Amino acid sequence: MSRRALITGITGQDGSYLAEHLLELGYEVWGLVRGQANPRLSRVSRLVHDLRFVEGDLLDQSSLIAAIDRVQPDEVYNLGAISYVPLSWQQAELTGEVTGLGVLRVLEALRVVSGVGSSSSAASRQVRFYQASSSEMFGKVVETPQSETTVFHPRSPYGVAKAYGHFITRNYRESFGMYAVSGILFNHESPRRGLEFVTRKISHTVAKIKLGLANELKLGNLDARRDWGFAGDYVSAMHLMLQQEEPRDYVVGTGIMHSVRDAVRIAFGAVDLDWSQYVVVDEEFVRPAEVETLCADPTRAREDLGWQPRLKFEELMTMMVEADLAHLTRAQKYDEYSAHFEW
Ligand code: NDP
Ligand code: GDR
Repeated sequence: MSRRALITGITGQDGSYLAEHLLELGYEVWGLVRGQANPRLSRVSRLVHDLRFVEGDLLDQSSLIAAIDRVQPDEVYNLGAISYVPLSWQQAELTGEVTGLGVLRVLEALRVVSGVGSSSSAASRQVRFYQASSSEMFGKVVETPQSETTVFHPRSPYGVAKAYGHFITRNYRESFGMYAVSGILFNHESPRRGLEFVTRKISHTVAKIKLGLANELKLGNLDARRDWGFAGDYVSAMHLMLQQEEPRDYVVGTGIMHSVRDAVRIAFGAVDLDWSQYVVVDEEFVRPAEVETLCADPTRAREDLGWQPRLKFEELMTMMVEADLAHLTRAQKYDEYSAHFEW
């Protein structure tokens, strides 16, 4: 019988890559979706015949209990979150509820449904749980590179909420003997990245400029440095973390940093344009408290999981620009074509 996985956040960037990966491995894959007509389901539309969906919301404990009871998963991947850092200052309480307490609600649902911690050991069933922790928990870094033992100093309500999710996952592992682990993932990107995140904002705007649809790119801090990798590479690490003998937390990243300025230079270079002619620094995109640098030490993931990133940052940015160019060109052709008809 095939193994069954439940993914929260299936409509997000990582949810779509993870679903593809697990389907390829022969899993029966279920996605938790909120709302009856979630507009972001289009992100997984090409998989719609292979996936199964169950309704639920990280804000609603009873919906999570019902979802886990219905699916009876072997593995649960909790990717759902408010994940855009600037939004977390505007909606700090909601971010705490979804990104922080949402983790507790999924763990509680698992505990209740699988009978973990109950006096009857026969009722207890081991479900493996993955929590999407984040390098944003390191925030104001105390050492470089950051490993599983580096102290946290989060710099946004999002980072603080993720730190709660991280520690409650560890606490359920220690309290109830659950196989519950956190992947501390550094930034990972792709053509499916949301348009608000800096790499995709850059690739999409560069493509628009190249096609004459925009004439400038407004950004915040060009000196911020991140350890950026390809999302398609990172989802296999999530799966591997749930296949180990002992549950452990892992840092996942490339170990190489680039600045936002580097990302801009590579993206404009990919379409033979000079970035300095188009980039404008706008205070609107500068954060109340910035995370200046992040760089992973992925030694444990390499040694225990045999995990390695494949795509280099230059290749990633170029791929994203090319994907946006192709997408916008298709949309332009469709507009020209449909202009010939009266609807
Ligand atoms: P996205 O922002 O693309 O996706 C977020 C997902 O969360 C969406 O599917 C969204 O669903 C869902 N969601 C939001 N609110 C709720 C809710 N109340 N109940 C249920 N689901 C909800 O994130 P990514 O795919 O980029 O990231 C996946 C996870 O990994 C997130 O937890 C993120 O914080 C974390 N992470 C991401 C990194 C990255 O670089 N991408 C790095 C480290 C951690 P809906 O369609 O309903 O809005
Ligand atoms: P981040 O990603 O906050 O690291 O969180 P984001 O791409 O938003 O920012 C990266 C860095 O770029 C700087 N920056 C800008 N960022 C945005 N979005 N827009 C701009 O115009 C801009 N100009 C400069 C930022 O200040 C920042 O330093 C992502 C999310 O996916 C989180 O959910 C995840 O946990 C972390 O990565 C790891």
